[in-house]
Amino acid sequence: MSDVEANDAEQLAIFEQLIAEEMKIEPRDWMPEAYRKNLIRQMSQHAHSEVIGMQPEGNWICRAPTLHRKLILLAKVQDEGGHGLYLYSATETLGVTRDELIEALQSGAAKYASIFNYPALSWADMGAIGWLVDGAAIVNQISLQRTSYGPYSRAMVKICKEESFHQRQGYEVMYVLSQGSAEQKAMAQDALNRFWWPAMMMFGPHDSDSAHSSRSMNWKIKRESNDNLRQKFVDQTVKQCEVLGLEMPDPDLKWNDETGHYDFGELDWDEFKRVIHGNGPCNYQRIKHHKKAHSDGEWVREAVRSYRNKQQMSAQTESAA
Ligand code: BYC
Repeated sequence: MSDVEANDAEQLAIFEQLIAEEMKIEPRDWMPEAYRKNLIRQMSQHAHSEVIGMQPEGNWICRAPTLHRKLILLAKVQDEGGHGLYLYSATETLGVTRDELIEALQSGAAKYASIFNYPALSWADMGAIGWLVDGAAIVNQISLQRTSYGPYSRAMVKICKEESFHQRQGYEVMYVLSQGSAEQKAMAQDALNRFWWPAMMMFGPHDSDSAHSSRSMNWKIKRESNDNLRQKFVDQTVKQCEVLGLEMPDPDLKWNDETGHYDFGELDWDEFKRVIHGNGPCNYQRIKHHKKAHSDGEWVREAVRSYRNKQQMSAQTESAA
């Protein structure tokens, strides 16, 4: 064994021990290249999801039914932008630049959560997104608070607190609509019907079809499997739906005494594949909008670069004096 190989083997043993002992891996620590790459992939796609996820709701800020609702929705959408920023910053600690991450999103090389490729057609969709989409996101993100990479784990703690407010605001919108007129209740039911299955797809493919799960679970990047998280989401959401007096759009949904969980119908995996490969109802529109917003913001990046150059020049002049 060469000196380099011996050194790598020693570093790998330290890394594996840290993982086994539930310690966090920090940016300064040695890590296998495949661990770093896998984290960049998952964390950047998570960041992209937060940022692209602002679009369906952002579209309703000007159409919120009251000033009060507008303020809450505005705060929620701003939080999502903030989540994207923490997650991009956390990803940058792995040695990739923001420009590279944005390029990967805009070229289609990196994915973002499939759910944001569905349109938000009515005000009730703001309720369904908060209740179901943020609800599904929390179930996943609570487990990610224990992820092995320190900056990701710490970002998740703050994000989960805010997601909890998001989920409640959505549930409250659904509650008010479902207690309202027959027309309002029908709007809530329609939003549930359209968002239920796409929300279930947020957890990804079945464990048996999940390309990254086994390695991510070994490295404790992921702490629970796609199917386990999906089941948790179903179990908690059915009861919430009963309180709303709405009907779950799944004829196969029923309590199973033996397993202690709800059984549910099969997801439409062809639809899932279509959407994650760029052919969902709004994929084109979402990326087009992102490109425009990014290019409209070029003057801000230019101002930051000029300010940085000016600071560097004055520091050089001072040290030369
Ligand atoms: N959508 O091997 P798998 C929010 C991809 S936003 C699209 O199981 P993994 C919010 C997967 O990336 C919160 N793609 O992957 C914001 C992989 O493709 P690549 C979003 C999906 O990584 C605004 C391939 O399929 N949360 O809360 O082990 C408003 C094979 O899958 C999806 C996160 O991002 C999907 N649904 O597990 C409101 C959580 N599912 O990369 C709310 C962080 C799978 O090989 N991410 N794919 O090209 C994760 O926990 C994991 O990445 C996943 C997938 C569970 C999503």
